[in-house]
Amino acid sequence: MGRGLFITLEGVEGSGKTTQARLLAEALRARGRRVTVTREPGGTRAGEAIREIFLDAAVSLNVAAELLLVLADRAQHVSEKLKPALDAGEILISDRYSDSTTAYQGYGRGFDLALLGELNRLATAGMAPDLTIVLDCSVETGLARTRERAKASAQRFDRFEGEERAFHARVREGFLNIARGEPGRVTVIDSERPLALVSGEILAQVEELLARRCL
Ligand code: Z5A
Repeated sequence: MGRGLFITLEGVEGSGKTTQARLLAEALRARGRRVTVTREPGGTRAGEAIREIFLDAAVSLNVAAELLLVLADRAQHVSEKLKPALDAGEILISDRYSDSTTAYQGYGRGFDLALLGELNRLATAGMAPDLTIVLDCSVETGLARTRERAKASAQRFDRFEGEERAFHARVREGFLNIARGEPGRVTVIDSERPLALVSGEILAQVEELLARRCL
């Protein structure tokens, strides 16, 4: 079977990736498409175990350890889940992928971007998304949304939610820089707007790409 379509959703915390991944999958399934939704870190048994350590605010990780953990998660995710789904011709939606490493560990933590590019290539085995949607909102909006959600569900704070505002601002700028550098792959969508408007724009982008690829 031919290759499917690989879509990633990226953006700062609270920008709406998880919600939009679900809405996009529902809309595509309603049109008869086979869709897998997954996330990073996570998405495999090994990945979910890595996620526990990676997000635990009580676990101290230096920059290199943090980077290598998320890359280990990605390498397993690509071979165990992403590649098989794409080889089976599915539409694969991943809530975060390699651009998150560039934005968080590169722009956020200051890791060398060229070296990160090499390491990402190793972890992804060269597998790049066909379409990346960066959901863009202000740091304040994103954090307010996740705090509201945490209050409602008594969720604990993760390691990233405790970071200072400047860190999240660098991450946001990182995503916007990635989009400026790769306009053919990456589209920025303003996610400060109501959910239905945002999901409509994402679906339109995906349908346009499916038509262009004759899928
Ligand atoms: N990380 C990394 O450092 N390096 C890497 O390579 C990778 C990840 C892959 C994963 O945390 C952390 O790992 C992440 C980066 C780091 N940490 N940070 N920051 P996660 O998966 O637990 O969290 P997240 O990816 O940041 O997602 P999130 O906090 O769950 O946010 P979201 O998925 O973007 O948003 P949401 O859950 O869809 O929505 C949040 C709330 O806002 C929810 O109540 C929604 O109903 C509401 N919402 C969403 N959209 C709207 C609109 N348009 N209007 C109003 N309300 C909305």
